[in-house]
Amino acid sequence: MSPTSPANPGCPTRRLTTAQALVAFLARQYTERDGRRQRLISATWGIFGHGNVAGIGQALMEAGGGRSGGGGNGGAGNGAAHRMPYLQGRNEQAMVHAAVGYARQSGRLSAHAVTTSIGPGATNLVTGAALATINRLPVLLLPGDTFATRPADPVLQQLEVEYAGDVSVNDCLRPVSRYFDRITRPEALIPAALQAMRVLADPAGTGAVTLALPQDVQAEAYDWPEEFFAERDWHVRRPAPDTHELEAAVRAVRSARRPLIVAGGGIRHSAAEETLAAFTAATRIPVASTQAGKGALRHDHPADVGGIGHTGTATADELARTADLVIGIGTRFSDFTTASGTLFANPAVRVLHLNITGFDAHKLAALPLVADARAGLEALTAALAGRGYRVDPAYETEYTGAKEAWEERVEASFATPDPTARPTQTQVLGLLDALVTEDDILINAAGSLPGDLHKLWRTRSRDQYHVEYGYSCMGYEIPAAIGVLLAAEGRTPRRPVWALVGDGTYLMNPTEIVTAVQENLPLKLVVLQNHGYASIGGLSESVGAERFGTAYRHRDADGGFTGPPLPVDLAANAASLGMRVLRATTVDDLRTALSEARDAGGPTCVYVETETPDTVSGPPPAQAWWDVPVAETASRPAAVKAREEYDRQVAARRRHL
Ligand SMILES: Cc1ncc(C[n+]2csc(CCOP(=O)(O)OP(=O)(O)O)c2C)c(N)n1
Ligand SMILES: [Mg+2]
Repeated sequence: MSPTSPANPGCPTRRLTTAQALVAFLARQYTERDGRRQRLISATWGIFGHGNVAGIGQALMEAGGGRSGGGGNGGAGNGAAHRMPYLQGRNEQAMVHAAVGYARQSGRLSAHAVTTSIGPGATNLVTGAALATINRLPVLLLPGDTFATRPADPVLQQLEVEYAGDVSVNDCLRPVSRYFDRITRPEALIPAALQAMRVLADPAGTGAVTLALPQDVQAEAYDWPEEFFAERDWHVRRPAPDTHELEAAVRAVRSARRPLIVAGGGIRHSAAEETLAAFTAATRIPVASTQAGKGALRHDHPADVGGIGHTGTATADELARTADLVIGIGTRFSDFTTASGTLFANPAVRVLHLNITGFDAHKLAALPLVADARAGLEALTAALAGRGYRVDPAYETEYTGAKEAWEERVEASFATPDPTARPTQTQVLGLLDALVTEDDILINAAGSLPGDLHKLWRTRSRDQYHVEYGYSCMGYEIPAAIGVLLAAEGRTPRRPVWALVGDGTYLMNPTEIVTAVQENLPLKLVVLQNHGYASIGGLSESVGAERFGTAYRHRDADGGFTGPPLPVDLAANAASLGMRVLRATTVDDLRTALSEARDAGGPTCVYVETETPDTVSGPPPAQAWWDVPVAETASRPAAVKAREEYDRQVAARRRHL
């Protein structure tokens, strides 16, 4: 007679450690949406130390091996389908970024797990977890935790909290996780693992999910009910709108004379791009996009008016100022989008918001339309169809003309009158623009590039524009590109994936170059050297802080940082980590280097020192405000003047009620 499980009397069992059971369980979870089925957790990243080496580490060793699951037996006696591939990272935060890149490229239908040791390995996850959660992208975090049985406190790397014996540093992950549990007994894994999958596959609730795993429990054996290891499908739902909310939305659209759509990342997550195109074809409502929503329509779609907000186009921002109905779709309405509450300036403006979360749908006192973006747009299109709504042709002519005028400004920024000169940053983008096709994917997150890209980039396909601007986290780009490459693997021809980074961002987190080299992934890294935090330097100047602390320079005689630039060679650094590096000095060099990098089969870095624009055009300036509070009292005139301007802007802000 086979033993029966204490968790489920009568059910046949498998005796495994908690870690082995977790890995075997994860290898058998699937998501399904629109008839497509895929592994929910397709691989596990890990850096081992005490806290996971003998638990999850041993279980992963049994369960998988190679990148696509070669070797091992699936961890619980089953075949290749249930292997758990292992990916080796260099830095825990970066492993989460890679997992996030993977999840975004996978349409949130597939995700990675990340396992760490206890203490610093675990707390290194916090930034990555916040980034995942803010962007609503699924990642499963498996930090090791201190002993549940506490035979010898403190263990190495255990921070003791004198007033609370049940707190560990992993509690830092609670506020940045959409679900958190600590598995202090083996059988507690059963409900926790199921809840974790529910949250990861929930389109309204997904983000970082943390299962903290005390290291003694990981290695402890238990008689698991066999049913725990059955394949399980998690349907990713598309909630349809409520009829009352839909009727109100239809009335709002029908009475609008100057409607404007604000397309957010929810369109991408819902794969609603074609539905949006059909909606605009019927109504001719113009579409502006947030950073996460750029690509909702192709740049040359007649209704696409480009980025909106502080980093937006003049076209979109002017339409936003005069709109009588702002139709948000899947956006968080962040301060960059609303110009810190100053952009939707028409006194008669109303906001309608189609969003899968009630939380976002109610922002700006909007008329909520709580639904999946695709399902909501389909319902709205159908409900409007019989009633023949379409914007006035004069409105269409107005935004089409404004779009053409903006296009001329893009052209001017991209122009390279002197091919022997050092390129400006916008010229670097222009050269890329001339090179790429709809296959290429561009990744960026922080510095001055997100603003330039949002204003200028001509997005050619739904997933080309990958700018992480929820957390705008320096150091996201390189690991995220690895995740994107892993998600796009198997596609022929291979998709060119570009990580665009400033020098500051490079220095923050170049470590996963080694991972790209190890996996021979054809990462294309473009490093733009301008000797410091140019974006923050510009911001600092505008708020009267005089670029303090933003340049990478030697100290001067007074102790400030105005000496010569530092003798740092980032190209040599990338080469030392194993990349092929192409150095470009002039516009012509750069054109050749980018083209060579695009064709390269292995990880390749293009390194270029950029010129600060003076004789040639830079990017167009901001078309809308961003609230960064300025010192109310200061001794230097620059700050006093900046505060006067600040007060003027604040006076224009409105609360939407
Ligand atoms: C992890 C992190 N720390 C700090 C910041 C604040 N920040 C935003 S942009 C920036 C400077 C980026 O420098 P670089 O990559 O060289 O780009 P540049 O501004 O020169 O274009 C800083 C410090 C951030 N976004 N992320
Ligand atoms: Mg820089």
